[in-house]
Amino acid sequence: MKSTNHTEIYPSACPHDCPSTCALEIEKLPGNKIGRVRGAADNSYTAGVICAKVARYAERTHHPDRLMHPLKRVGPKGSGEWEQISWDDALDQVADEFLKREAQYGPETIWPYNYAGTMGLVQRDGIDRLRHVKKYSRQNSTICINLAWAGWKAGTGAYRGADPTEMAKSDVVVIWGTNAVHTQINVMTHATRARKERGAKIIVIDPYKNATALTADMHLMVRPGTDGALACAVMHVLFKEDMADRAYLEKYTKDYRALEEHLDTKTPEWASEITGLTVSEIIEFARIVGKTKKTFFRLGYGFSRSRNGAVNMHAALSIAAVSGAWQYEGGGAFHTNGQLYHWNKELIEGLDAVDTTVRILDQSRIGPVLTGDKKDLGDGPPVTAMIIQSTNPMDVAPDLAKVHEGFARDDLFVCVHEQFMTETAKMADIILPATTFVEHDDIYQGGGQNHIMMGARVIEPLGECKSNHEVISALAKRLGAKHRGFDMTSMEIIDETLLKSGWPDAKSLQSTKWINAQVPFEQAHFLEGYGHADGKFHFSPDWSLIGPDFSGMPALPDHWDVIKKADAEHPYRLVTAPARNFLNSTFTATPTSLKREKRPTVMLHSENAKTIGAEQGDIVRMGNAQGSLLIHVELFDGLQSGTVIVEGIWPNNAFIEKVGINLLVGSDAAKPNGGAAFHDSAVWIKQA
Ligand SMILES: Nc1nc2c(c(=O)[nH]1)N[C@H]1C(S)=C(S)[C@@H](COP(=O)(O)OP(=O)(O)OC[C@H]3O[C@@H](n4cnc5c(=O)[nH]c(N)nc54)[C@H](O)[C@@H]3O)O[C@H]1N2
Ligand SMILES: Nc1nc2c(c(=O)[nH]1)N[C@H]1C(S)=C(S)[C@@H](COP(=O)(O)OP(=O)(O)OC[C@H]3O[C@@H](n4cnc5c(=O)[nH]c(N)nc54)[C@H](O)[C@@H]3O)O[C@H]1N2
Ligand code: SF4
Ligand SMILES: [Mo]
Repeated sequence: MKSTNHTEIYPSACPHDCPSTCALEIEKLPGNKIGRVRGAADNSYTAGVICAKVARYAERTHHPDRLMHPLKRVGPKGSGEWEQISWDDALDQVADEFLKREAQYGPETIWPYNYAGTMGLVQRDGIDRLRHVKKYSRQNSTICINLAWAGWKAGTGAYRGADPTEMAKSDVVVIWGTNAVHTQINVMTHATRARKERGAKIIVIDPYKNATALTADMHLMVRPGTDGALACAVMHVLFKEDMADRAYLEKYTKDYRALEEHLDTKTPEWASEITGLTVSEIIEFARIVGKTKKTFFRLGYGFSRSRNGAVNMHAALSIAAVSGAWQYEGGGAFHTNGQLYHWNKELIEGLDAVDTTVRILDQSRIGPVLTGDKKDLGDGPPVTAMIIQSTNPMDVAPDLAKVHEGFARDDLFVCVHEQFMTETAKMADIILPATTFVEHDDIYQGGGQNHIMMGARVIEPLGECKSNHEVISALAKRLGAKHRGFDMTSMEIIDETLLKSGWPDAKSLQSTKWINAQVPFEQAHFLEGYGHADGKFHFSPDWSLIGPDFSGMPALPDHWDVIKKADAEHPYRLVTAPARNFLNSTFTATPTSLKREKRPTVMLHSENAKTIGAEQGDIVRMGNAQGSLLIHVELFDGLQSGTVIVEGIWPNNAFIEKVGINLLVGSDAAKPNGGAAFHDSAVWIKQA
């Protein structure tokens, strides 16, 4: 803690599901309040910069609509009629319902449903300890990372990469399929340093001229789901024009000769047809990448959210191995540091209690699961009870019609632990009020950077709010679930987890604020070998090692033609990109965010608008086989004709007919290991 005149400053970390995981400094004001939130200037990745929505976090923590007390539903489901009850009553009732249903159907009928509303390891993942001890249904958490991580692992065999601060030492930074200005502002801090200090070029690959593309020296405006074709053509040029690093390929990669032969027909002309880019754009990009060894590929999540997303990630990643960029500081590629931290999560997640015979439900398939799809339920019982923490599926899951139908089931008992009255909370039987990150203890790890960070409690919990760990432990007692983790405080769990994972203890971390967990350059750049058993980069991945559903996946980088293509009936390809002032479904209740985002719109090329007969501000109807919705038009020529963008996961209620954009997004599980194709839908649009 640092003290200035009247305020105290506490170090912390941003808990939100954002690759930046910023190191924060939080003002504590008199009266158990927080004030300004700033980025820590002395953290090498945060470098004093955070996004506007978290800088005004006081607006969220002290929002008048924060849930403050346990509530019990007294009217019909979704009616909004609640009665305030005590914590003991609320927890007793949840436990009674769970035990009753367990007795009737067995424990798999209970589905603890969680995601990453907080990224703190203890508060986010402690629910798994209850799940495993009780043998409740397990969960494949597919909604975000599966496709991207599959593609990355297929190539490198590990979840790490070049240090992202090295972008500042690059001559070219390729920002591929991530709208960093919206979703992880710190990428821009380091990329623009390279431009200022060494005249580096920033190249953005994205279907629309988003806020990041506006800052770029070159923008490749691809059609959604076609990055595999672009990557192949780039590698084709590298081989043909002698810009492939054959010494590197020989030493560090597997199957490069097969790749070279395979790429023979993957010409810029071929890719131009598929991507909608011009042949000269593709060749120019390839030559820049081929001649600039210090090219840093910052590969995002966005371009993996298509049915061929894993293949596209692997294809883009393969470029750095063909050019040999990995050998240079400021060169190589980065997507995530998921594996850097060698956590021992036994205590947090109750891994000592896992029973691998218990069924696994797919998080993204919550609609089909709750409406009783036999394929999803397997041999197990229907889901008749849930506890939901840190996610808002009524807004964010795909195939919303089914999700809404499922939550409306009268025989489904739902407990939602939340900070706000989200649309999921509105469908609950019991609502429990949750602390925000400044009101509880946790530790965090950078996904898009390389620090472990402490985020200790700054203020006392507001109202009657309790942390996820407290709720899970209190429920465990009532459910007869035994595990030592339920008898420990969050800080005790943090301390033991740090030590068992080979890091300094909680007290030390509190004093140093963070640990830089980066591995040495040679390891980060895979110069001591890649993560696969043979130590090589794999151009021909064994997809079966990554997920069970690998049949039909291409053997080498390619354009894998399994996306929802435009056709006569559905002429437009829809991308549901992130809004700057929201973070998924979070911040959709804070006044400044709402004022800035205004309302849901479909960004439409003026040529397409003319065909439809729509003008700026008109309401159009947009739909596909899953349903249709009304939405306002925003004319925007920064995209290819035929691509349309809807920014932001707005709550259903913000839409004219009260169903959100994911009504149009499919919940079919993408290969090889599940995942929702949020940016891969074909739609029709007509006058309303
Ligand atoms: N159309 C479209 N849909 C998408 C996406 C897209 O790009 N387009 N992206 C997808 C992706 S990548 C993701 S990750 C999902 C995310 O979607 P969600 O899982 O809904 O993610 P968040 O909005 O980050 O967090 C959910 C909730 O967690 C709550 N929360 C935060 N901290 C805590 C806590 O400590 N305890 C408890 N109990 N609750 C807490 C917040 O109040 C918030 O309501 O959305 C997916 N849906
Ligand atoms: N402000 C804000 N920040 C966020 C979030 C948010 O909703 N709002 N969400 C958070 C979460 S949970 C996550 S996982 C991260 C995700 O952050 P990102 O890695 O940025 O991924 P996305 O948000 O899915 O999409 C980013 C970009 O991908 C583009 N894109 C879509 N399809 C394609 C394609 O086929 N090819 C290419 N090249 N580009 C494509 C979209 O147009 C969009 O500009 O951001 C986090 N940060
Ligand atoms: S940029 Fe991301 S990690 Fe940083 S403060 Fe904003 S939401 Fe949090
Ligand atoms: Mo995500």
